[in-house]
Amino acid sequence: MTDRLEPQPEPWWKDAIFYQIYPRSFADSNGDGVGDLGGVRDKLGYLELLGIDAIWLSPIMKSPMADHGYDVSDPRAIDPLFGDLAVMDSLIEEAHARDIKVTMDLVPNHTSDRHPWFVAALDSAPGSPERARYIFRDGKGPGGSEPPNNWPSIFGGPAWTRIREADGTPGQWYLHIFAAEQPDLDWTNPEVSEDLATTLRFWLDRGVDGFRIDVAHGMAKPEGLPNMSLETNELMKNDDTDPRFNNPAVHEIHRGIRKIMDEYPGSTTVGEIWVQDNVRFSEYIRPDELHLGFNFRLAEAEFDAAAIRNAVSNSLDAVALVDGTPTWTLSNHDVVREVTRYGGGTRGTARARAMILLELALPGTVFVYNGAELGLPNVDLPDESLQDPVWERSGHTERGRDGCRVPLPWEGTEPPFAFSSSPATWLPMPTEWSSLTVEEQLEDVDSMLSLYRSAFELRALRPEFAGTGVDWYGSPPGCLAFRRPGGLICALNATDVPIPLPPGEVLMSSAPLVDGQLPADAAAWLV
Ligand code: ISL
Repeated sequence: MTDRLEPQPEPWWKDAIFYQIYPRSFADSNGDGVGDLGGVRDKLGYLELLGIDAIWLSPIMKSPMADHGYDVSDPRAIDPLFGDLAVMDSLIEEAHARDIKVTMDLVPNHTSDRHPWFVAALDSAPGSPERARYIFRDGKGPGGSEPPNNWPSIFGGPAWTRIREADGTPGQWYLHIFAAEQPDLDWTNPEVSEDLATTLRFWLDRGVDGFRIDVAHGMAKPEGLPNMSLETNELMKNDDTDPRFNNPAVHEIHRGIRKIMDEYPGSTTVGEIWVQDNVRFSEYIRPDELHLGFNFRLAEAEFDAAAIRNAVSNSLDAVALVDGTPTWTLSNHDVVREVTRYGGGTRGTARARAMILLELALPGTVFVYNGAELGLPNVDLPDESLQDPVWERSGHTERGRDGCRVPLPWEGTEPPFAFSSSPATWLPMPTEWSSLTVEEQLEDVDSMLSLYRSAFELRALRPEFAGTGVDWYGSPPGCLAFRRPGGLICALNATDVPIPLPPGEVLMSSAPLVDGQLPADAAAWLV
């Protein structure tokens, strides 16, 4: 026996690489043109080869799919489109056998309008306990014909829908910050948090390692539901004065979630937090709240040295306020893919290669969206293929997010590239993707996939990646360079001409050096 305090190992998630799987688009095992959990299980070998630490599954719970799973009608069941509990259990077991953690999306802000609670609310009277789980209000104006306030839905149109009462007369209104099929829950009702606790334990007991929490800055609504300024209501554009989000009572909800997570050592949560102010952002990852919070500044930054440096510094500063772990992400299922954002074509690809090296050089947790490792661009889909509710709700003015959700090309020369045995994939796949398949890229040492694999491996093995924080180096205008405490140096060239590298041995670069210099739109690691 010794009473010496042994140093505790750092939790696994503090420097993990999470791989986000959009299950509809990853791999289809039953030939219906939609990806599923069987497909994920079949591809675990690929994920092991890629070298990721954890997967995050976008929602797989029972859902009428009005928002592709972000409208949950039973949070403790798998949607039949994706499989069943048995396949989920075996996926967890087989992933763990390969040392891959499994995390899943959780949607606590709202349910589906087909959730038994909402169905019961519609069948019950105003003021009933059934209605009290959601945010029902009487309308304003003559006969209550106007919505209770002026809030718009994030997806376009009003955030309120009027229902018909059981006797057929026009009745109360309910709040939905997203689609009308996604009624917001009333988080002041204890039944709501009790049910979430049951859901958390349900999945944690099955071996799930954690959750990505959807709209983690939502849930709590301000007293009296005051009107808002209508100047900014764009999807993914966040304004800290928006009363629909980031209300102080949300923190008590996160404390409740954390208490349950703490019953399961090693489990983790990452919240989707669109909050600009660093102090307000950091509040979400205080020691008794979320383990991690998504910081989207890098995904929002242009390919410009000053903008990138700003995004990095800002994200580091935000978590430093509470001694938290920084997180980095270049894309997800809601934003335009990075190759396209950075200009598309060869240039967009070169820049995306540079940015993944920059991201992986930073201290903290990294989130990679499926297909980024293949350098997939956004796809311009024809109108008739569009499925995102944003397209309909915006009156066909916003095309929505389908362009970044096209299924992954695995092998072969023609769509569906072995994603599915059916050519009728849920979104059409471009024929040009024949050069971007996993099969093609595994063979090619210069491919995006090979770059990801080598970079993941070096990040996991080399001691130079140790330490938190970064020291910025002086660098030519349009460039940036920083050093990790362990000794890794990362340099990025966002100018149009080659630049000299800082002294050191080049560990890897996103493009071949030109006469010993770092070419335009490239990054390098040195030790
Ligand atoms: O910026 C926002 C609010 O401040 C919004 O962008 C919002 O946080 C975001 O749209 C939420 O996205 C998530 O929840 C949606 C779902 O459609 C998205 O796919 C998901 O990532 C509704 O559940």
